[in-house]
Amino acid sequence: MRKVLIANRGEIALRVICACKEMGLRTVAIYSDADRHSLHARFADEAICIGPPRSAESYLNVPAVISAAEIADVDAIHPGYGLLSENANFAEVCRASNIKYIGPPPEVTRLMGEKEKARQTMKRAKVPILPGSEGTIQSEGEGLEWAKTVGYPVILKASAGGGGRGMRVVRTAEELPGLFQAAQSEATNAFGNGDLYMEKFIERPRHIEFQILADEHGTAMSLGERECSIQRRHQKLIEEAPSLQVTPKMREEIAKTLKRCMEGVGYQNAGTIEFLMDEDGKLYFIEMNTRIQVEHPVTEMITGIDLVKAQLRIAMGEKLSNIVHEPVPMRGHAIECRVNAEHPEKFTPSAGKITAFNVPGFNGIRVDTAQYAEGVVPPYYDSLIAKVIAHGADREEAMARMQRALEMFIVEGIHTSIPLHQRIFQDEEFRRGKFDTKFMERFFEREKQRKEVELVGS
Ligand code: MV4
Repeated sequence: MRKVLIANRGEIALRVICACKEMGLRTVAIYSDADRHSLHARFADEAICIGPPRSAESYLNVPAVISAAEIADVDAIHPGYGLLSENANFAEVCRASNIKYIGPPPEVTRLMGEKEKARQTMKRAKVPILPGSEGTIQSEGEGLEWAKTVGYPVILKASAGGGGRGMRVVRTAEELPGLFQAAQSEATNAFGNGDLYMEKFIERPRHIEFQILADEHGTAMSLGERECSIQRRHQKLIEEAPSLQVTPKMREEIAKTLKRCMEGVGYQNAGTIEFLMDEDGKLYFIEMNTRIQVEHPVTEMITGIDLVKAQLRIAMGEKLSNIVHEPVPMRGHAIECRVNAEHPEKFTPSAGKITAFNVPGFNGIRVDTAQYAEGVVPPYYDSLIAKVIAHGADREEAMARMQRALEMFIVEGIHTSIPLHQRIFQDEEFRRGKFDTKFMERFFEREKQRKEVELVGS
């Protein structure tokens, strides 16, 4: 492997370019007309324009991406996250074109993309799953039968789904038929596949995920977990590692099970296994992501392992035992804030020209970004413009460092989520570290109440 095409944009494209450069690999960027002046295009050894601004006509256009790869004569493609990163067909086209796809084999991506199949695969490997249906549910009647054995409340999920679409919480038998129909038609419209399955519904879960690496020689490994419960509308806002709720014993047990499971399914490269934690602290598998994730830096900060370089080395056929030396170190605590270009109240994307930009950088602070002063945030893509990652000896130190970094991060010309992050870091519940996926709803409620009290007082 000498030359890699990065099939992505923004901070992750730049992140992959950095890893390639460190390893002496040549890099090829692709960019849309809207990204002509972007840093990923500027810092790659070569850059090829692949089409108009809209993703469907550029970054998601498989023939255009493959043509660029062939013109530049690359050996491999790194998909980053989002875009084509979990598209098994794209990985198959790479294979057919004799280009190494830096990720798992398309068969495994396809298997994990069918959530119901992923669930049964995990069950067979003794990974704990929630009580629920075996296979997909074909009718309302079948749904009612499963719900009776599982016990209400239950949740209906789209097998082709993810990210919350095609999901319905069902609390009584009476409302099941209507919600079944609604979930089915939503899934058909969104994914062209109306298959549903059922799980016991957890009221206030925590979202905890485990980072996996697997080489091409049959060895897999877990690199510990990330706590990702601070999210709104299924968009994560803050992630941290390790999770305060996972004991060393649980971590070790899950690691053993996941290793066996990933080796069993022939997983390769980096992946993430998502779990829900119930109020008793028990973990249950829900989904697997077959890509590098936005929040991978918090794992890198505490383990000292460069996950993107690990992806490249795995794709070059290196053995995992050469890349990661066990036991995997877990040093201190890391927290990541996702800085989005968005309106502070409406949370709608805020595109435009950045007029001033100061990136904080000092002991224990890492900022992953592809933005700069005078740069433009186009309206066509994801609103993530930077990730601030704070590392400290413990959670307290990481929080203190994050607060300094947020205060010194200047972005003018567009709106960002930085002020929201600053308010979250002053919140008592957040600081205690005891929260679940409903945190943001409670947080906004507390803010509203406080505002009302202030109004009465004045
Ligand atoms: C659940 C659940 C409660 N019980 N499954 C939402 C997105 C999808 N990936 C899985 N999701 C959920 N599945 C059962 N059985 C609650 C959610 C959920 C959620 C999960 C993780 C992070 C944030 C969430 C916000 C709302 C609902």
